[in-house]
Amino acid sequence: MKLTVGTDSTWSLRAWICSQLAELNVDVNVIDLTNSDYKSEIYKHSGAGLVPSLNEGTFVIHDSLALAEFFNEYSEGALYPKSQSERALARSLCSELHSGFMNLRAQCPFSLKPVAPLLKFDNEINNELIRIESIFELAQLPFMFNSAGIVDAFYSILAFRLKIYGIKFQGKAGTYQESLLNWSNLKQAITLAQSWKNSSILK
Ligand SMILES: N[C@@H](CCC(=O)N[C@@H](CS)C(=O)NCC(=O)O)C(=O)O
Repeated sequence: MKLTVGTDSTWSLRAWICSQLAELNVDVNVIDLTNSDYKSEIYKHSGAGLVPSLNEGTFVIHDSLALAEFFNEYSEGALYPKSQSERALARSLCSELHSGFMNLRAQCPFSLKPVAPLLKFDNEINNELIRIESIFELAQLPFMFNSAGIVDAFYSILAFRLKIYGIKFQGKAGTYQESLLNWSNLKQAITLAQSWKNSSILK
């Protein structure tokens, strides 16, 4: 299966981590999103014109949430917790991230290079941080539902983004953030993201 990803694309990283949770070795096709012709390149792999997308061989899936659901099916449920109420919460939290936190996304773009810490928060960012902290406080630890799953895949990239802007939670939320930052899947994803960038520079 071929996973098409983009440089500096957090959605692509989430999809890749989900593929790891499903223990599926995907071939990664990297598109440099800074190239002038990147859009036409993406359209060769996704009708939506966005990354990530997965070519399964007989069909194509686009959008990180749809991909995560596919990886969950492929692995017969490895990405979600076993209890129905926990699955409902997991789905809610992933959907919330997928469609929300717009201010953080806009004002704190993902970066693999050091960035200036965010010292002043406007109200919008502050409200989003309060909400994320309350989500992190729900963690059963070390992961959201004890063992690693889809919520950790989605929120680990956010935990990393917060860290680079100097935002570290205290208490239980901080323990969960640390646990995500120390997660081998996140570390591998960040290393991989760096290599995607390097390979696009060499092209
Ligand atoms: N909701 C989509 C978002 C996908 C998305 O916005 N991808 C960005 C990269 S992170 C992209 O393809 N950007 C290229 C463009 O906007 O032309 C998902 O979860 O897959």
